Amino acid sequence: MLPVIALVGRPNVGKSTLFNVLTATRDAIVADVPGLTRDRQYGFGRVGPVPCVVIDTGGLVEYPSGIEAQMRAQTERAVAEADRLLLLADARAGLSPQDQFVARELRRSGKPVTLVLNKAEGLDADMVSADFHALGLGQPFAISASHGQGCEELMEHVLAGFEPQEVAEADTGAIRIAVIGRPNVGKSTLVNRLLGEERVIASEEPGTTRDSILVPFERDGRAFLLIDTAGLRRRARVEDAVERVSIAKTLQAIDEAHVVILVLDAHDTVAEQDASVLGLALERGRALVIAVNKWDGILAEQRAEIQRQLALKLDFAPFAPLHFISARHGSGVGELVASTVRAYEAAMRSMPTKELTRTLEHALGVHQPPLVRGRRIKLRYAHQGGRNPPRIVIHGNQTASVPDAYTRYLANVFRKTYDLFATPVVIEYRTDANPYAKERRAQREPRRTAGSRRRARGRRS
Ligand SMILES: Nc1nc2c(ncn2[C@@H]2O[C@H](COP(=O)(O)OP(=O)(O)OP(=O)(O)O)[C@@H](O)[C@H]2O)c(=O)[nH]1
Ligand SMILES: [Mg+2]
Repeated sequence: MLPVIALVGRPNVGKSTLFNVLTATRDAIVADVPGLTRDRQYGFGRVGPVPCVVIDTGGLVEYPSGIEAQMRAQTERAVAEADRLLLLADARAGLSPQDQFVARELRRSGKPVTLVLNKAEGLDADMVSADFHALGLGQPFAISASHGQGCEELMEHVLAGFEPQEVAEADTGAIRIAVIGRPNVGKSTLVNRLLGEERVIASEEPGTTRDSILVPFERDGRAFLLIDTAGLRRRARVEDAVERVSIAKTLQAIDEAHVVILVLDAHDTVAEQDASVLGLALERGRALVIAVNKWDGILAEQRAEIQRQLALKLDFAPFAPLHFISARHGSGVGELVASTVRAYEAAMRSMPTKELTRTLEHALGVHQPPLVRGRRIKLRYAHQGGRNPPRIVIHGNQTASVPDAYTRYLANVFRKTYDLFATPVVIEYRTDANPYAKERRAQREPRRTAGSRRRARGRRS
C-alpha cells in the first residue's frame, strides 16, 4: 500500500504550500474531469521515487482555543495514520519554542520524523540549520516550497526504503474493487451483500504489505477482490455503530483498485467530502461507479427530484454511472455489479495502434484541429500508453497548442469507439522529431518535464 506522509508544524510555516507542491498534477490531462475540488487535506503525493498519500494539517499550537482544539485532534489523527512525519519550521524565523513543542509531540508518536526548514530560498543551508540541531531530530532539510527547491531531494530521503508497488497484473484477472464513502452510508451492508450474507469468509489473502487485506469473492462467475479498508466487513452486523472512515486508507484503496464504488446515502446531499474523495479517485484515474443507497426508504414521489439533484452535483464526473440501490434488500445490486464488470473491462481494454490511429484519423476528418499561428496542428498517429486508466498517446506536431476542448472531443470519440465506460480517459501528446531540424529531435510536450515523466512512469501499474 502507498506510504502515508503527514505534514505537521506550527502555523504559517508553509505546510499547505508544500502539500500543493507534493500533490500537484501536471503530467497528464484527464480530459473530461475539469475543475476538481482544490482545497484538500489529503492527496496523492507525486514527488519523489514512489507515489504516496500526503496529509496536510492545521497549525499545531500548545495552548489551543476554540477551533484550534479541533485542528489539534485532526492533527493527532493524521499523525496516527502516517508512516512518516515531516516537521516543518520556518528557516527565516529560526527555532521557536513552538517548534520545540511540536517536536515533543511528534517524538511521542515514535514515528520517524524528518525536520524541514522551509522558506530557505537564498539562505545558506548550513547557517539556518545550526539553530535547529537543538531539536535532536538529525540533519534538517532546507527547502523552499514556494520556489519548489529541495522538494524532490526531501522526498527521496523520506520515501527511501519504500518500494514502488507493482500491482500484480498476473493476479488471475480478478477485479479489485474499493468500496468507499462517508460513515454510515451503508458500505458494510453492501460489502456483506456482495460477499454473500451468510457465507463464512473462507480465506483472507493478506495484501502485498502491511495491513492491506484483499477479500476474494465470486459473483456471476467472475472473481473479485474486495480491498478492505479498516475492517469494513467485520463491522457489518452492527448497523448503527458509528463507522470511522480513514481517508488515508481510502486513498490507499483507491490506488490499489481497478474500480471504485462510491456509496452515497439517498437521504443526504452530496457532501464536500464525497466530492473530494470522488475527485481523487478520478485524478488517480480509477473507473468509478456510484451507488446511491437506501433507495428503498425514499418515497416514490421524491425520487425524480433526488435524481435530478444528484445529477447536478455529480456533473463533474459525467461518465460515472449512477445506481439506485438498497444494500439491505439487495435491489439494484445485480446491476451495480454488472456495471462494475463493464467498468473493469473498459479500464483494462487493449486498443491496438492500427485501430486507434484509424479512429484518430476519422475524428480528424469530422472536425479538424485548429490553426495555430497560421499552421494547422498535425496529429499523425496514436498508440496506447497504459491501462487502468486507459491512456492514449497521440503523436504529431504543435501538440502543445491543442486546445483542451479539442482534447475533450477526441477523448469522447475514443470513449464511444471503445466503450470506455465509467473510466477516466487520459490523453497525452508527443511532439515527434522533425527530421529536417536536428536540434528539435525528440522534443516532447513541454508541459512534461523530466521529473514528471519519471513520476508518471513510477505510477503506472
Ligand atoms: N518565502 C517563502 N514563503 C513561503 C514559502 N512557503 C510558504 N510561504 C508563505 O508562507 C505563508 C504561509 O504558508 P502556508 O502554506 O499557508 O502555511 P501553513 O503552514 O499551511 O499555515 P497554517 O495552515 O495556517 O498553519 C504564505 O504566505 C506562503 O506564501 C517559501 O518556501 N518561501
Ligand atoms: Mg495550512
